[in-house]
Amino acid sequence: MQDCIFCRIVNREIPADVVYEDEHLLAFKDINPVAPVHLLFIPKRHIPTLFDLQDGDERLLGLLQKAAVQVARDLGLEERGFRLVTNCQEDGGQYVFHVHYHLLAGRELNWPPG
Ligand code: DGP
Repeated sequence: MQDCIFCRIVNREIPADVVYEDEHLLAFKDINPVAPVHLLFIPKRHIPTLFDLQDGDERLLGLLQKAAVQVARDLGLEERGFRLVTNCQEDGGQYVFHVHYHLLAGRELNWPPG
């Protein structure tokens, strides 16, 4: 989608610090990190919110979680762990309307979130 910032990152129209890529997924550093490790995992296909998932996207989300775990392992996070979260719509705190999962790590994270 032309006016989607994450689609533009996928298409390399704007730069990002990419940490993982495969056929279906891209992961890059968040521009505004709230933890020492703050990555975003996105499907390359434009999916605005979780409500727009289609039949068959279960595999895509499973692959996304596996990719996040692989990157976390590669970053040495296995001992201390990480958080993988997604925000949906306004009350969920979603500002970019292209499905993305935040991988947060490197400090003790509070629960519940604000
Ligand atoms: P959310 O609130 O879940 O929609 O989070 C969107 C995140 O996207 C937010 O943490 C900042 C990040 N972000 C927004 N624009 C850009 C960008 O152009 N580049 C990168 N790397 N991250 C971005």
